[in-house]
Amino acid sequence: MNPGIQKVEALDAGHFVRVEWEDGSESCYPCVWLRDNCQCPRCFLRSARARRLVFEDLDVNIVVKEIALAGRKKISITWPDEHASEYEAEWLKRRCFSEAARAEMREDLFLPERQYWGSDLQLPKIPFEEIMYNDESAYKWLCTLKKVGIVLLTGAATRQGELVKLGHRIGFLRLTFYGPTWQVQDKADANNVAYTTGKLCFHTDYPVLQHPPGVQFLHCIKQTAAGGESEVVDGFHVSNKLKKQNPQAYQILSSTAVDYTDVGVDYCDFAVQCKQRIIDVDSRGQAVRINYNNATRDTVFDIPAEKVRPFYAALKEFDDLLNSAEHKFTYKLKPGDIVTFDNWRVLHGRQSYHSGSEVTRHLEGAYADWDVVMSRLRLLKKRVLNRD
Ligand code: OGA
Ligand code: NM2
Ligand code: ZN
Ligand code: ZN
Repeated sequence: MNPGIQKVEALDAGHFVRVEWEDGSESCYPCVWLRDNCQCPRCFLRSARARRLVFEDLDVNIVVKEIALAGRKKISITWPDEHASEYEAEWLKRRCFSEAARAEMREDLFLPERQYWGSDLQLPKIPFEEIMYNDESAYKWLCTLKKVGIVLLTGAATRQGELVKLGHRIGFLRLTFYGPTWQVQDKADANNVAYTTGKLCFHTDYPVLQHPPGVQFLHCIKQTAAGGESEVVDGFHVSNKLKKQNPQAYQILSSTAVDYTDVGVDYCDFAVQCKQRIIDVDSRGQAVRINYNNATRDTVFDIPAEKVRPFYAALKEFDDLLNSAEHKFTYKLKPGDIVTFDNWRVLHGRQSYHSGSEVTRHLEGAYADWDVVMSRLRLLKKRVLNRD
């Protein structure tokens, strides 16, 4: 179990508290942070697990007045205004500021580990029934979705409505202008290229939204005999490859704001416009979201004329890498399959198929936000691993 506290002392003229643990390790806590995180009922609302203390009442230069160890499992601090705070050993340990402890907490909260893949992908599969009724399976599903970016759920009923059930399992689905769920099939006067029988080249869905849906579900209800195969590619893996192979192209795609447009009527009428970088990167230059749909990329392109050709050349490099045999994985959905994937990371496409008077292929689709999916994942983790 967690170690108790051996010794506490104030350091640096009372600006820090140093804790010596029974296992010989030590932690240092800044006093301003300790005062800010006082857990007493005046400073912290337990029912909301949220801070009541208002920032104006925090002295950012605060120092401890007195500090004491209460039975190895708790420390108490008295502040200059006589306010008293108590901190549990276990609570403190988890919030240690060391690089290692922070990395551990980061992993626990955000599961940042990623497994990159190419054409060698072993598509993870779990029965739909299992994730619906078994928490361990649901936990495994969401962990894999986060780590690998794609999981196939098998054996769902071959009728509409299964994704609404899946939405209830995680919390709720993301409503968009295409409705709470949407039907991918050949439609007359299609309001989206997805609703034709044409080939869809690698894309992420909905980059025209400021906050594109993080997770996508596609439930195969009916599959055509010839054509209609699915393709997926790991956009983060390919972005890393591009960065190595052509840093200039990576630089252009991760800095140029591309205009996207979507105008029409579906759930309601819409006229959506957005600027997105095709490779969105974090402060360290690592790809965190791909925003690429060639169909909704606007004719309007708000960059100086001389930058246009270099942009197309860069996009060509990226697109070629996405489509290389080494990187893409091809499969065909069967009725009852639900493919679930990270729409910020995995680009998907489909091969064309023949059109006719009858509907020969029908997928029902839906979106969820990563916030909702990660929230469910954390709750399942707590329940499965039986901790709090
Ligand atoms: C889409 C889409 C894939 C398919 O509707 O956005 O990518 O297989 N569909 O039809
Ligand atoms: N659909 C499938 O970005 C896009 O337009 C993706 C969205 C129509 C809901 C397609
Ligand atoms: Zn307090
Ligand atoms: Zn799509």
